[in-house]
Amino acid sequence: MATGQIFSKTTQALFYNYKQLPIQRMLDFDFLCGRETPSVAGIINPGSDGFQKLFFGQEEIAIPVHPTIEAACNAHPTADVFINFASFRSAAASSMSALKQPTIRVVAIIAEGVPESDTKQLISYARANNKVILGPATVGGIQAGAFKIGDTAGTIDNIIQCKLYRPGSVGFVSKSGGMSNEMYNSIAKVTDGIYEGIAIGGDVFPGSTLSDHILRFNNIPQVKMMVVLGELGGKDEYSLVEALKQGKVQKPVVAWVSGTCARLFKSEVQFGHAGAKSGGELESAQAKNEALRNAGAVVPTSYEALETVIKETFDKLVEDGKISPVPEITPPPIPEDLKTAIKSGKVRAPTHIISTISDDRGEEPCYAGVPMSTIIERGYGVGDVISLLWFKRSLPRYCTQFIEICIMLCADHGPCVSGAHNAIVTARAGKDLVSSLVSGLLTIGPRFGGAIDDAARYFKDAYDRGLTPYEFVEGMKKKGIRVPGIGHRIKSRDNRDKRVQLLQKYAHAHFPSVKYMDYAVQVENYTLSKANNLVLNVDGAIGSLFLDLLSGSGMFSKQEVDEIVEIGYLNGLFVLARSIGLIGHTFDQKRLKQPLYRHPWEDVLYTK
Ligand code: Q5B
Repeated sequence: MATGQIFSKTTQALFYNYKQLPIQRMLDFDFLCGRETPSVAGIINPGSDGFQKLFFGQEEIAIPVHPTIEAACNAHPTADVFINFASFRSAAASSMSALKQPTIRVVAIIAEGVPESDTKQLISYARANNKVILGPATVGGIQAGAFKIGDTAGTIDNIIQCKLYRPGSVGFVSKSGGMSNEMYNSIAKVTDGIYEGIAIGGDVFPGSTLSDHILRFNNIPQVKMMVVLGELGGKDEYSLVEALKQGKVQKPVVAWVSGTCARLFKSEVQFGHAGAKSGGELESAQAKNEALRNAGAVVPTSYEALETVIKETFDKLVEDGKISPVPEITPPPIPEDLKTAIKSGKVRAPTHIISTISDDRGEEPCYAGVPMSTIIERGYGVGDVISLLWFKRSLPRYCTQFIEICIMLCADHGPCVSGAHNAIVTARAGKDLVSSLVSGLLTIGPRFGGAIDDAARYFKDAYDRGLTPYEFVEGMKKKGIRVPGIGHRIKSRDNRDKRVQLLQKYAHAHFPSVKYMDYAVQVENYTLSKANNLVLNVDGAIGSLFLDLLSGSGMFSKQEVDEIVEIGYLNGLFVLARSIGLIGHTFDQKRLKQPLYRHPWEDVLYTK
């Protein structure tokens, strides 16, 4: 591997599997470093494409999403780092396909638990093709002030504290990603900071080794000293020992192999990483520390003394004039996410919607505060659900049953009414369920089914003002308004609407008062004296009876009744009910495989 720098301030990556947080952290780091281009050129989200919106400083940017690695590489030929956030199951296959892309130079594999045999194949392919693998089981790496992989170095606060927004003089390599965050902090305290930091990952077979990176750092002029954090288990540190012995490393190396405490345990102990277990004396932390010390590395006597020896080594380089500490710069502030700022109580933001009828944020959805399980346990019906969601209260059983009766009676009235006809024609034109339903619903209005609200308004007003049926009907006639709730195309004095009779019967039996309905019947008696078909229709019956329900149930204040009538809740009953029938008609036409409807010429009067 050797050679030098693997990242720069213009390096761009392809990110495999969409993970919002690490990508946003990369972009925040870019902004902090004053990069001109985002370090993530594209996202590969198998099977999907489009764009993902993310922040680049204060601006939102759209990062392209590609369905395959090949498509992403073709679209972004200059993006040469592949950051693989695939699961351990698919990490090997996706990494191999990335390595095979001519444009990809570095592959970082984040997943832990990639099968060792797969990793070996990846390593051998990478070596043969001069490519670099970081990981598996790595957090990645960072070139201070230039490029960072995923979650490396943690939060923006940590990155600022560790001065990673600008390059220092120290090359750092460790096995552990978690410990590298710790070390970035220590190194920033006692030196001018990190130039490049790499976590090779804790697997038994890392894609690149500690010594690979030390030899690389040795070739980077800006790196003046190196810090290595190894751990017990494996023999990787011995290749560094060899390199030191052979004089291949000319810059000071401070090293520590952690895991010296393993000797305190009677039996062999597996530490956090797959590779972190001592397989024998040679692989112990003590033996490796000793070998590194003997080879010329600066090795402290304990981990606690590591920071001190790093400082001493750095100070010596400064004294010798080999390092001129970098001038401090103030990075630009990263705008805080609204969600985070709200959570910490720093800002408040107005909401854009108020909702009072339902809430799905808790363990179970609630309708007007009543949990779903209560609705089921208490055997509530659709009338109860309507009373909760429309009227925000539990109405007595006789009321909810009345609502259910309205729904059942208005569910359908044959194929010839306006709504059903439209739904049928639409379904036969090959349209889908929702289109057919909606085309039927759109016919509901002042003449067809949608006269309930107006019936309630006019009957209430007339009754409350004490108008006689004669005064009311003639007053309406003068204004040129047909009495809503009166009249029907096929029903008449001698062919009464059964639905109206059933509703009246129920109300007589259960409602404490039916004063509005009685008034509507008096109006009907008057209109019937004018024409046979001017009967109280189903809209008029529901409108007047709902007034009785609202005012007689004791569940609504006068003001609330006025508001319900004014807003117009009651056409909702017909819309809801008739949807059932319209859906039925749509299914019926589709089931019958009915062809496109064309109205016959004979049924049209063509005239000039
Ligand atoms: N005249 C329903 O009219 C209909 C009058 C009236 C005073 C009236 C008509 C009307 C009010 C709206 C209403 C709901 C259009 C109906 C429903 C659901 C349905 C449907 C289904 C289902 C019928 C003849 C003469 C004229 C008119 C006068 C008519 N209505 N006067 N007040 N309300 N009603 N809609 O039969 O002197 O000759 O000029 O608008 O409540 O939609 O099954 O089909 O479940 O699906 O077409 O039940 O009544 O009568 O227009 O020829 O009028 O009566 O002024 O007088 P028609 P027209 P004049 S339930």
